[in-house]
Amino acid sequence: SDLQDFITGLPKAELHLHIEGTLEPELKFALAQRNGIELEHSSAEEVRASYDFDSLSSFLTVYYDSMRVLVTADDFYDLATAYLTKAASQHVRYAEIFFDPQAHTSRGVPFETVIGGLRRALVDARRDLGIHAELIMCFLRDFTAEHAMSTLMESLPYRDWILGVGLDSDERGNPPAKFAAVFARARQEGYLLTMHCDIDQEGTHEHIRQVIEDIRVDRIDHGSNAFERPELVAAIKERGLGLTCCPISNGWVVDGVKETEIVGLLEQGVKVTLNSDDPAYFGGYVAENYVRLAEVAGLGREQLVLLARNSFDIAWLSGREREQYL
Ligand code: ES4
Ligand code: ZN
Repeated sequence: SDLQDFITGLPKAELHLHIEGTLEPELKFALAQRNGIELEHSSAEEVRASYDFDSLSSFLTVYYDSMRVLVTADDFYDLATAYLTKAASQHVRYAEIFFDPQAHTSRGVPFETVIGGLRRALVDARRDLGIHAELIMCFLRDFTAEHAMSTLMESLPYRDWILGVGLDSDERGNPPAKFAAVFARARQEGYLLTMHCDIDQEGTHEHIRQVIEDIRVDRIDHGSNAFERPELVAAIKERGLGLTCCPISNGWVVDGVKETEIVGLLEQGVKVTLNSDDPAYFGGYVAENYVRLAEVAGLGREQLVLLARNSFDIAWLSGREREQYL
């Protein structure tokens, strides 16, 4: 459609994308075969049909189990190359890519294998596809703060390959404050900071307050529940914090696409962006996320352009490269 073509053609940045969440069933099968790993399903179609998430935990179980097929640096290279090829086809010019080192080191895959394969894919994609991408290391919030701290230390030899740190996985019972010391140390090391905030229940506003006031993040992943609290919206605007929202993902793991919150914040001048989170599991890359929100909220072209502009505005790019896109 015209809308789809318009959205696809817009130059965009993608700022909330878990590389492990881009593992399409076809690649999962190919990697399983290459590594001699047995899968419980017998075809990509069967795998896809089994995806029917109704909560974050039902998604995370499948997400972590699938990672068994990622073993060698080449596996991580192929995973990232497939994502970057798809993103470039949707006119993503710049991507900040989350990776979950603990999901791999905890099953015996070395940190160096993970980051080595990913980094090589980013370097090659910049040369071959003209897409610039960087890495953000996420800690798993359902692991201990000590485990996060030792992962932070393990990352330091690769400091130049990592823009910042994030916090993902199961938010329930794992507030931002649990990781205050880890994030303070990460900032000292020169990392930028972001955290996921999107539980769909009591506690969400307190988590958003903590990331703003106590952790003092540079960005918030999701964060759209701030819409319900004027004082949070005011703090977000005052600090110029961007939000990385993921409408299609929200439709699966929280209560709906959150169009009221996302568009409401956009209209109040918050720097909202649209992103795909885990496209292989939720069934939509970044362009499909723009299309979904445009359809459910009746967005016009002006708002779509603003969303795309915001994505470069809040990206962790140097001044010169940012200006080239704005
Ligand atoms: C995630 Cl949707 C979602 N929520 C929390 N953590 C995650 N890691 C990957 N996808
Ligand atoms: Zn996420």
